[in-house]
Amino acid sequence: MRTAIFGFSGSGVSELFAALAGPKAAAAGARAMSKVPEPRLDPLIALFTPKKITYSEIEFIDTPGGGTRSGGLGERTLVEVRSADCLLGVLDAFSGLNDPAAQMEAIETDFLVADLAVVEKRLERLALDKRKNKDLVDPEEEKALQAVMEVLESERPLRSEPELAQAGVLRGFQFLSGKPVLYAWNLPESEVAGFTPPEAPNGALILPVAARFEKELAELEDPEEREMFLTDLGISESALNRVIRGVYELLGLISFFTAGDKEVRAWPVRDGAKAPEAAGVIHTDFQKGFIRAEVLGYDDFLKAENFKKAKELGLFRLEGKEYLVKDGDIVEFRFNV
Ligand SMILES: Nc1nc2c(ncn2[C@@H]2O[C@H](COP(=O)(O)OP(=O)(O)OP(=O)(O)O)[C@@H](O)[C@H]2O)c(=O)[nH]1
Ligand SMILES: [Mg+2]
Repeated sequence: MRTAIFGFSGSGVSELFAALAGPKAAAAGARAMSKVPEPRLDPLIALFTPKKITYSEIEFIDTPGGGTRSGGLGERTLVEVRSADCLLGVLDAFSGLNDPAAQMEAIETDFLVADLAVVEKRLERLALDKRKNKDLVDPEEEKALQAVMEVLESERPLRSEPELAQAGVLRGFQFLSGKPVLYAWNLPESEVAGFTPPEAPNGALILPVAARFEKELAELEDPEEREMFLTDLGISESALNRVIRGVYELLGLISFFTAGDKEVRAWPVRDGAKAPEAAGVIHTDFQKGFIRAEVLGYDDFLKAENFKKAKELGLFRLEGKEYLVKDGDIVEFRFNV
């Protein structure tokens, strides 16, 4: 799960990266792994006092600020973000020198133009190949590319057609307008709480943040002190929590847990995944040799308070390969190797 942070130079890209990654990680380079906050693990940790506690992680990348004379982000930024799974665009709403809505629009246009160029080039190539030898061309790819072309020509990002955006034959193209995108509306800290975001373009998410302020907060050692500063400004949650929630929402991810004396751990999985796919997140062997999943729903766990009581109450369920994993499920997989 790689999220690239990008934007026009001076909009607060590196400040937001530092806020999300923390001061140590930010000083170490342009890439950082951040733990996905998961307070639902706390009662499991209290129950097992495990040797190891593992949270899911998201990788954040700080990309160099963009900006060209013609008003676009520029090729360098677009190349940097192309391999990311999720994009986090930072918009300058703090300096009074820029119009954040205009920046957002410029970014959206950049994505469309870049994607159109890729599609056109590839379709030309396919047309040439076809003249040489019909068998060189995968008709499915050609059809998908033509569909992409239609979407882009109607000035809609590819992400407005989720099924097409996720088509296997298109994966290699890494279309920018097909990626999930969050926009961080980077405001002075006094304006974050009262801010009403404008309408987001086609399935994007807009989050008000105060990058510089949150970066300074991240430098405080004491979590209670951090909390206090946020509360004072009427901000209910840190930028890190809100960004991560947005990334999970846009990528369609949920969490399931494994718990025992050795390790208590959170795992990310696609919402809509069946039990064997979730097993495969842990290990491909678990997926291949999947037999059953023993599942305790999170609310049932809270009700029972411990596993022994949950068993007595018959709250553990044996589920097969068609079971749809739910957010918060506590799971133990049975498998053959
Ligand atoms: N007041 C205020 N200043 C900010 C904020 N975010 C960034 N700045 C200032 O704007 C300048 C640029 O911020 P950076 O985050 O380093 O810039 P960038 O977006 O990474 O752009 P590049 O320098 O091109 O990589 C710095 O002087 C920051 O202190 C903010 O939220 N509030
Ligand atoms: Mg920077």
